[in-house]
Amino acid sequence: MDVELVTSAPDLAGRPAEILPEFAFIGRSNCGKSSLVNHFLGRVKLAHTSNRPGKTRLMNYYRVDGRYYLVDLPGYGYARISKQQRAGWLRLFRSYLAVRDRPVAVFHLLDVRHRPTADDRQIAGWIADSGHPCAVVVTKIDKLGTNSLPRHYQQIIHALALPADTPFFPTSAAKGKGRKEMQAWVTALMETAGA
Ligand SMILES: Nc1nc2c(ncn2[C@@H]2O[C@H](COP(=O)(O)OP(=O)(O)O)[C@@H](O)[C@H]2O)c(=O)[nH]1
Ligand SMILES: [Mg+2]
Repeated sequence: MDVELVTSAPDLAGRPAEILPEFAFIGRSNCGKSSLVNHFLGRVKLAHTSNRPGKTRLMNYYRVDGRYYLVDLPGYGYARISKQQRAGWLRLFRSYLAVRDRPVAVFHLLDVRHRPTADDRQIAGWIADSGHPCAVVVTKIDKLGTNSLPRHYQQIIHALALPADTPFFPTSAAKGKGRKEMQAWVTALMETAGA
């Protein structure tokens, strides 16, 4: 995989000039997004895994094999941000989904251990309303016993009111699980789009 960080954009105007299909990674802060981005791209430390989750507010555009962008969107739901920061983030994400001037698909990430929050449900609703293809990715599956995983999957699917045909990817960045399945979805969408 050939991966290049093209730009880190604070707003839509900062997106790269070259238009390619975009696969956006979005999730609550600390859900394991940076770890999964690194796992997906096969890089150890490209995306920053940090213990200062409030910090990154940029849309990071990684061009993959010159064919598409992985867009690492800022995480949401971090408790210690101001109302203005939260409002700014919501505006950015809604406008990212709404402008529809570029082909976009979304990976919505959730920590498999936790019940979806009000934020998670709101974001899932916006993604669904946007009409963009969306897959749900549950992270950190190594943290639970195999026996309890199906119950957690059902809880998440139920809480987000996901349509039955929503692609659902159990993953573990720590154990290297889920990458191939996610990449297969990317490839399938690219082929459908004729890209
Ligand atoms: N056990 C386990 N821990 C993980 C996994 N993915 C992320 N983590 C841990 O979860 C925390 C948050 O991860 P990070 O990737 O920074 O999350 P982000 O805030 O969503 O970008 C870190 O302590 C990671 O080491 C995983 O697949 N398994
Ligand atoms: Mg992160």
